Amino acid sequence: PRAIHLRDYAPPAWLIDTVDLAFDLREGATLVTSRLGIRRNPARAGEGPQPLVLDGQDMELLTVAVDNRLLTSDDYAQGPESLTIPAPAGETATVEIVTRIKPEENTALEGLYKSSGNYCTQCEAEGFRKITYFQDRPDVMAKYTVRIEAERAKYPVLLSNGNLVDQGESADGRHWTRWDDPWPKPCYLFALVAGKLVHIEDHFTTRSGRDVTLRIYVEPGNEDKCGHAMESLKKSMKWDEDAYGLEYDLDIFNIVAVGDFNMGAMENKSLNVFNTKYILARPDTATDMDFLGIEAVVAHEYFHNWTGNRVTCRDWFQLSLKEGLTVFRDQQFSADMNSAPVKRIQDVQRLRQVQFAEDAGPTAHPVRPESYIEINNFYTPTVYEKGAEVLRMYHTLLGAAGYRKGIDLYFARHDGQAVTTDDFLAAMRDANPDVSVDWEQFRRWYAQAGTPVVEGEGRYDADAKTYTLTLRQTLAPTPGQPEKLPMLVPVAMGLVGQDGQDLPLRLAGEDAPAATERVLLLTEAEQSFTFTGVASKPVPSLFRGFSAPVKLRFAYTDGDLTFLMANDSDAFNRWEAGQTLAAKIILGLVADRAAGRDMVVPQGFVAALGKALDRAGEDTSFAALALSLPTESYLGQLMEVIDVDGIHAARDLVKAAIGRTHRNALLKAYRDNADTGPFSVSPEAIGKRSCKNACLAYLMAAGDEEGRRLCLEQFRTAAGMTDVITALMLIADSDMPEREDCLAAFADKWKGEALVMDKWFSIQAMASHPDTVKRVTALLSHPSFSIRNPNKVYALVGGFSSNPVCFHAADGSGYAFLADRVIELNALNPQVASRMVKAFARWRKYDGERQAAAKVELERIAHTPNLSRDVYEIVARSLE
Ligand code: HT7
Ligand code: ZN
Repeated sequence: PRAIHLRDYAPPAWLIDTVDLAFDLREGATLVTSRLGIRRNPARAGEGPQPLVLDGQDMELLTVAVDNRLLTSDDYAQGPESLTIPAPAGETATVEIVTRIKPEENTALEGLYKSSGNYCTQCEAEGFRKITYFQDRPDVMAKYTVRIEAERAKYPVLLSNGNLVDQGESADGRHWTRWDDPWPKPCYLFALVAGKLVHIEDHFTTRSGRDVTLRIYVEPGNEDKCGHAMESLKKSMKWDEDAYGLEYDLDIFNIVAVGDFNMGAMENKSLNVFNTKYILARPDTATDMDFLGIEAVVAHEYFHNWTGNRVTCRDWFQLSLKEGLTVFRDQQFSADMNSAPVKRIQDVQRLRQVQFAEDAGPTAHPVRPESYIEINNFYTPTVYEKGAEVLRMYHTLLGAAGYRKGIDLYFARHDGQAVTTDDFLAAMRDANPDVSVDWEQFRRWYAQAGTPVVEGEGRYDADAKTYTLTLRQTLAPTPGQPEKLPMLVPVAMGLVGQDGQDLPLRLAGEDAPAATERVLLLTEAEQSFTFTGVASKPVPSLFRGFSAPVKLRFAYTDGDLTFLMANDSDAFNRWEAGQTLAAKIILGLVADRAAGRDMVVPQGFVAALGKALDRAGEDTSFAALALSLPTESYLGQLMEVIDVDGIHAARDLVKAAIGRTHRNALLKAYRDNADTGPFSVSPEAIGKRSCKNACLAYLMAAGDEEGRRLCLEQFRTAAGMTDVITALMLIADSDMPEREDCLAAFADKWKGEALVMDKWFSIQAMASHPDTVKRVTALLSHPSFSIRNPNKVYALVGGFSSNPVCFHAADGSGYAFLADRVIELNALNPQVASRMVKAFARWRKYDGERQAAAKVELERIAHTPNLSRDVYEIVARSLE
């Protein structure tokens, strides 16, 4: 397969101004008629007549006409993935193409396909070329009209983008609708839905008085699970007006939820298509995390209306232009709707868990990649989550007002255009001429892959009353980037005095003390910052709020960390200090175990964690996070060679010690937070549940009899899914005799609810039990499982591949299981196969025996006949 390079970008020879599509949906074969109004691109004037080269895949070409003249097959050239039409004579032309496609046979869920008998589309990134021949690239923006015709009884609802402008009946029980979208858009935002669907409806009045009809379409029977998504949509519309001054631009906004979807959701203009996982929720079927996920994803897709749709990407290398920005916007929104520090901690946990891991492995790539084989492989944590961190750094460097000025200029300059991350940076820079930032250096965040490591130490001079902070940054080589330059790293920081109060910060050479918190700019490989007038030795609090996506290795003592856990005014850093200390303790135990020494949990650490419990009443959500230990996979990232069993054993030992030592306090906190009143997803109610369940987890880890009784009781009697599923997960992870009965009872109760059964699959896949591989293999034949449904695959196969112990079983059985699934999926759904195969990417981080077993499986996949581009790219990089 051939790589595509950013450096080869050239504007299209032809622009397409109008697209008139007609769909004749029929069982077995759908006819698509596409009439394109094309115009020579003035940007390529002077190059002489250029042919019109269109992309197309997996379809039958029936006719081609130019300016109403039918061409013969001698007139055009058809390649395996293209159609070349000789240069039309004039400046403009009309091209009409008729194709036949088979949505029923489309298992890749890209283009037009069927889900539960309904038609739907997924065109990002390059799915439109599976519907009709087209210049399938985001810098070709056109106005669309769409006519959809289908059998009325089976497909009473026929939807597309924009406004419904006409509808009627045809012969043979068929009907049709016509849609007109007045906003020019790239073809990846095209959407069509046809099926038997019901909807809930609401309205939103924009700040300029436009009445927008809001509808959420679902399969019959799910109407009672759409309320939270609708509330989230209205909150998002209001928030975007208030926070960004951005208003909705049509009279209608539709969402359709489908059960078969490769990703979370898709921002098609005025017709968002969602995975049911991010729409359907009722207190008894969905967890707090599900409710928060729905709020965030509904917001994210809505926010794309401006950041992605009105201003879109010039090419797919610019994907983070819309995704990084939109993730940052949805993070800001969720922070405003819920607890800001808790949201920040959760976002950083995810960044570390998945993005730092990516940055440290063979698939590491810059936020703006230089090349790709398959663009679907670049919807990554780096493009999304690290991209969002880049946006957050603009915000940190410019302040809220400066950031907003930059955003306003970006829209003033680029509304209706397809642009680049450089255009975005230029808007930020030009809107803030007084801010002294080296923007060329800042640009390295888009260009250089890898996570910078910042090391450092502080020196207090008691005589001079100065404190000198020295920081050094390094960035390790990543594939294709052996040499790196220093980054511009914003370090939000404070100095915490011995009384626990933040000290005024005055750098040498400054007149008056500045505030007690400031942002230092680390721009050199090594830099020192000397603060004056520091009365006594402080403890520095660095990267407050996680002000840059770096790994900090600061010379803190255990005492410093315990002090920050208790005193830092920055909630993120209070949590961070606890995590750093916990990681240090657990990895120390792992080393003891490896050296044949007894593992003894330091009581000082157990006591420090108990303090978080004492403060549980003040902020329950934060207490739950402060109580949680770093995950096994994150701890693995901190080791040179990942000690799978050692990490598991040491972490379990620490959990048990905490559970035993603080038994009474845990039981008390559990009981204090047991009653959350009538169901609500308020931050307070969620906080109480998460605190209660964190306590329960420790009691279970200690094998406490009362804890086990409470857990069983919670599983059997709780009304909400958060409590039921947490209890079931703890039971499934235990050796309790009730384990099998509980799992069976749950499946029996929920067998009719696909999304709930996904939880059941993933709990079993993630359990650290010796029988997990066998059980997961057996579950492939469970009636509720289907390898064709991405949610099921993510739950069972994805759940298993994130199991830190069983996936990495020393005998290689976990690796063999995954390879079999990847090979099976490769033929059905390459995007999902490729997501699954990524679990192998860090195979070189494990011991020799595991490396050998993983390599065998990667090579077996590599030799699979008809390997998709998607899987090939990841496997080839992993084996390089
Ligand atoms: N922009 C959307 C990306 C997406 C997608 C990409 C590739 C294949 C399938 C897909 N479904 C959705 C989602 C988003 O980030 O908002
Ligand atoms: Zn997005």
